[in-house]
Amino acid sequence: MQAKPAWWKESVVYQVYWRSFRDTNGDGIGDLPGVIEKLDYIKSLGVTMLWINPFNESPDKDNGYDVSDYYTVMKKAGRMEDFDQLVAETHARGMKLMMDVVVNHTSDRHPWFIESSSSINSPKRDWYVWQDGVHGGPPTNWRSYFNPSCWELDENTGQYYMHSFAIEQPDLNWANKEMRMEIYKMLRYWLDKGVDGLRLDALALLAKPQSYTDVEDPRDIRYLTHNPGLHDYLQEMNHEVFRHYDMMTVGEIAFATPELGALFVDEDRSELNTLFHFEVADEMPEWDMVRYKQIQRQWAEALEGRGFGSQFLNNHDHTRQVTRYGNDTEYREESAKLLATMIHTLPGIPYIYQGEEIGMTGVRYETIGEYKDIAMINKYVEEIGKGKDPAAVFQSLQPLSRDNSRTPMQWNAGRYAGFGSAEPWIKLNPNYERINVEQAESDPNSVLAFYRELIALRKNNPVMVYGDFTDISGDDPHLYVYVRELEGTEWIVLLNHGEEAHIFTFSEPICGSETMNLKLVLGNYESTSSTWNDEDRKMELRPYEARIYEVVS
Ligand code: TEU
Ligand code: CA
Repeated sequence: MQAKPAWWKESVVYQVYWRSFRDTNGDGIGDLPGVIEKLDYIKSLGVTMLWINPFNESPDKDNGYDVSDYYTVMKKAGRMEDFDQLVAETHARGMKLMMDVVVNHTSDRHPWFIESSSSINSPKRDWYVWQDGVHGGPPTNWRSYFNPSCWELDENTGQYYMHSFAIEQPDLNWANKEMRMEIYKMLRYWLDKGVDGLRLDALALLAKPQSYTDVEDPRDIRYLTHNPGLHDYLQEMNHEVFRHYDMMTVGEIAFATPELGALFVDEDRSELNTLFHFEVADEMPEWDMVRYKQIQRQWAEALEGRGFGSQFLNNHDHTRQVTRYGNDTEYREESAKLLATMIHTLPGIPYIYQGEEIGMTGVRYETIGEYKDIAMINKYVEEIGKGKDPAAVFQSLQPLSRDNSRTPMQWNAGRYAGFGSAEPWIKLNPNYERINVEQAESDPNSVLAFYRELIALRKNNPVMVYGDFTDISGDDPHLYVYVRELEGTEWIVLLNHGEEAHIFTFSEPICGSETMNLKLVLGNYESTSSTWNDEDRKMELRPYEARIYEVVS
């Protein structure tokens, strides 16, 4: 069954990690005026929506994901006038703006938490998750994402508070209705300012486990997620906020299986429009074609006729896709284009993370001191604390450090890569002299030029958005071949995720005719014949080759 048309399903989203995008005032930190300055560039890609990472006032222990005032713009990012201008100028260019909201937790410097922790009898005590300790220790053996325990003792009141992430990020208590209403009010405030979309952080964690008891294996933190009550909160949020706006919502849903995921985006359930699941980015450390295809098949099946998904391979939390899932040396350009082709032709909304469109790569700093990522640093301290060899721990944490994707955007080969006039808050990737926007603009075959073509295709070809999806490559470990079909238009996407050539054999004629006539829509190698007709129905794909064909009768 074909999905009902909606503008948000046709989106192509560009994620702007503003602090690493462009610094306009020379303090070494990107800012909202920097995003405004680059709006024409973003528009030139053809994307329809920007996702801006959190910019509310924050002590910045977790780069803005620890909010201390939901109603202000953090000084590093700029002023409220800059935000208003960003909304206006984004809209003036025909694009939409998605804000990233963090409602599972606040900063420990948020006035709500300061009040909550001031006394057991505080009227806001119940806005956070407080528990008594057990036998002189924490209430349970649960972990947090960033620490060995999710509990922190508050000396003042003698109880522990829960933090699913850093100690400085206490979890809000979603069982408290007054608190929830305050959050909905805050969401309406930003939507009334003209925000068109919300990316909702860490949503799977809102509802807490029903009983505070130890788990058998604390390392498997799934117990923090998908607890009873979660869907009631989302339906309430939809009722109080989302349904009153022409907007798009995307939930960050950790540990979503296709079955669980469908519950969030089922159009009959009035919760979210779409979601991010992490079966790839969090749970597939290296490229695994067979596994990836299985994930895509299962999600396509679970969401069919019910809801709409997303496609991404990296964001500000994950190593850059060309480094992690492609080949960032010999086949950097080919594999960057191949991964892009895949993300833009599989069912779901494609997300582009800044710099991906020029094939930016991950980074290897030399010392732990050069890294800023709290997740990595805490893990380093934890492992060393167990007596492990610091050099070995360091090396093991480098490949997946979140800083891999947080290095400054590479605009040109000049000083600081054109990021700003001062030394950036986080070290540049030294390859900026070679890989940068200016260089890509001058090369008609650049990764950047390819992204523009791919995004433009989507505007004119609804088959990419609404087409049915059929994988015809089974469990082939290198080749991914699938068909998208919409009202008589049939596309075949062929991808060779391998460093050698591989041959694909079509098992049956497509379109019922004995000889298949295919017309090339787009390919990532220069010399590809634009038509194809082969009685043997065999096609050879070069290393990291990607082709999109239209079936012509
Ligand atoms: O990430 C939350 C998250 O649940 C993780 O699955 C994430 O993929 C993990 O950090 C990968 O290492 C969100 C934000 O995207 C992240 O930047 C924040 O640190 C976190 O929430 C806390 O707000
Ligand atoms: Ca700045």
